[in-house]
Amino acid sequence: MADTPAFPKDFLWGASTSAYQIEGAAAEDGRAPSIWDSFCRLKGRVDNGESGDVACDHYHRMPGDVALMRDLGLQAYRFSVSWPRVLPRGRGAVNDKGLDFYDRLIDRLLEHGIEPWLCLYHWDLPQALHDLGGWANRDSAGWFADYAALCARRYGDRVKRWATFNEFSVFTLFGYAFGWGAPSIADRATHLAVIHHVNLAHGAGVDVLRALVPGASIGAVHSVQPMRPEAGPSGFARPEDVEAAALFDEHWNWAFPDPQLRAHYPPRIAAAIEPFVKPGDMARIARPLDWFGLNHYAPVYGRRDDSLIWGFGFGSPPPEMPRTDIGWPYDPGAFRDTLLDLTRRYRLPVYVTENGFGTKADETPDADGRVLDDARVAYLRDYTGAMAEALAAGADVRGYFAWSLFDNFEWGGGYGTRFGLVRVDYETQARIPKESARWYADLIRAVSISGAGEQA
Ligand code: IFM
Repeated sequence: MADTPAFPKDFLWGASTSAYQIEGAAAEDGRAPSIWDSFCRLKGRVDNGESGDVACDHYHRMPGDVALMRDLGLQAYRFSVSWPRVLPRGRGAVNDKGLDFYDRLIDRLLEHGIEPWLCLYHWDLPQALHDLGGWANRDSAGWFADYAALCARRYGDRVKRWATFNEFSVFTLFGYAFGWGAPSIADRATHLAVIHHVNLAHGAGVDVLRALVPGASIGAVHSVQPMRPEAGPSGFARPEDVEAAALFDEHWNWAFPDPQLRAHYPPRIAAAIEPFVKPGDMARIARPLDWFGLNHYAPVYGRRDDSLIWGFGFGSPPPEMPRTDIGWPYDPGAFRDTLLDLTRRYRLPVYVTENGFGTKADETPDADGRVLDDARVAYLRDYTGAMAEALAAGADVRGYFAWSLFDNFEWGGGYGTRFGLVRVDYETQARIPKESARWYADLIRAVSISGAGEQA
């Protein structure tokens, strides 16, 4: 790493994971099923019929995994609590063994000087609550607040960084509008109810955390990707694709942060959601926050698609757009622009809570036992470079969490897509830091020593 100043010395560097994607131990020590356990059992819904039953076996290997984080020099680690592990029926009786697991994790992180960032919800709603209507039931806001209170009381003495939800729009669109993720529903009224109730749950959760955790720093994690209408080789988009992409944009990017931070729904959604909104709701949702969590990967190209309930769907990027081998556009400039736009739009410090490179390649070690994931190194160099440009241009970015620490269960894609800095051999559960992990460790070291960190 040479000498171009790029990041302030106190810039925070970490990595993210989520409970269902890494923990495994799905039926151990009192954990009950979530909607993802159920979804994985539906025929043909997850590639190769895979599930998070074992995943990275992190539940059993946690101490070694935290030692690995320390070796990489991570300063922060964002994980999620599995709601059905700590409250198997979603509410009521607690599961002490589940609660103990996160106690041990948090203590171990702190022993190694790694700041825990706790996310309450990364998509694994207890199945027992779904059976009561799940997020479509307005009571879900209260269920979530009670779950948040349990975690706040238990972990708030040691955990100060809290996120309510991860990627509101993604789990609600995929689970309740497209039907491609748990709980596999595609229904307009249900989707609208879910959007509003999840927003209410977020607001109620923030209030609980604020009341119960002294010195809490609270945020929410959003997926924000520039939405562009599909345009063919001519470069011109059809009017119907422009219109569809505009509605898709509101659903994907603004249906959650706008109510939470501006106290209103975006214009195309507002009228449709009105029947679910009761007096006082917008004030319940828009509670003061300390930071904005951004998960960013790539621009989305929207197009009209009448086979899907809202009439919008995924289009294709222009042919000249570089793409990764999983087909995602490669556009660091879009990352830089998103950071600047969010700084202006919401005026909150931004933490990049996810960004990373996924590949279908198996990334098997070479004869020397090394995983030479050059494409991921290039991605990280380009995207952290774009983040440095955003900072220089005035974006208020305070930290970056790579997605993901480990290869893990990539939802409907099963184990076929690898996002990890650390390779996981799913046969043996061996962990091998890839070249990208070494590159990232070097960057962290360079910035924290000199406040520089040129993109080598
Ligand atoms: O694996 C997911 C994660 O759970 C949420 N954000 C995107 C990642 C990659 O698809």
